[in-house]
Amino acid sequence: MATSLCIIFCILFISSSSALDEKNVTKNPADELVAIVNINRTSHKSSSLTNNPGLACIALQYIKAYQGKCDEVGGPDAKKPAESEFAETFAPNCGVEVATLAPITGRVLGCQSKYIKPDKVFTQILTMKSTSLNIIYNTTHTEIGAAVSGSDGGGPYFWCLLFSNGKSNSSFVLERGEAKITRPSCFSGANDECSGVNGLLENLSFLMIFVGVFVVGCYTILV
Ligand SMILES: *[C@@H]1O[C@H](CO)[C@@H](O)[C@H](O)[C@H]1NC(C)=O
Ligand SMILES: *[C@@H]1O[C@H](CO)[C@@H](O)[C@H](O)[C@H]1NC(C)=O
Ligand SMILES: *[C@@H]1O[C@H](CO)[C@@H](O)[C@H](O)[C@H]1NC(C)=O
Ligand SMILES: CC(=O)N[C@H]1CO[C@H](CO)[C@@H](O)[C@@H]1O
Repeated sequence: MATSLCIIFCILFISSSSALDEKNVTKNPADELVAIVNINRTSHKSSSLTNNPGLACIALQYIKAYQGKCDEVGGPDAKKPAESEFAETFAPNCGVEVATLAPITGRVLGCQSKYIKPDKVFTQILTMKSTSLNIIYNTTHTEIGAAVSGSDGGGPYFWCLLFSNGKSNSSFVLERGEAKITRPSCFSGANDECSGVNGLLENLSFLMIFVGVFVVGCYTILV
């Protein structure tokens, strides 16, 4: 039993590290999360998704518009941005051409007061509810965008995955082909090294242990 578990973990480890190398992922937790989602999807016979920076920037806007408290994620007080905000606010903020917005076919939002690595985010926060796995494995999706955002000066950390069935080159197109990068938040697909979140982690993680704040929430919506 222990041996077979070890073998499984070795295989997972080797396959995940090689997949990360292949995709030339920069040091960016949002890109790492996308790679993990794709590894998990392909092992469940779903297609690998295109990492779309326009969609990922919108995922970051989604987090900001959510304006929720960490422990409200998934609860009855959880607020959800209005659909109209995608065209009215999120796309303009990102420099995404509104005419190229494609349907959002899935969204998963999770929050934790402490910064944890993307692999743990995937297993411990984003897939805590079985409904989120159904969203993640859904074969309708063709594209993904991931974002992570910490409030000023540290946690809580919000992680968001947005999925779309748009055509990769012609959806969520960025004006002038460039993503508007904002720190310390990170989003995927922009070939952007983003360690702002990790920097905060180093300063704050030990503090968090003493404060003992550890709120976990997971919020999923099917659209
Ligand atoms: C990987 O990324 C680096 C930095 O952006 C770039 O210089 C290099 O050409 C990329 N390699 C591949 C194989 O895409
Ligand atoms: C996949 O997502 C689409 C679009 O959100 C939805 O209509 C469909 O029911 C989902 N399929 C499954 C199996 O959950
Ligand atoms: C989509 O992008 C790929 C790679 O950048 C390119 O080779 C292909 O021609 C593009 N397709 C369309 C329809 O623009
Ligand atoms: C192959 C793989 O990594 N599968 C995992 C996908 O994610 C779920 C939820 O964390 C795991 O239960 C699977 O083992």
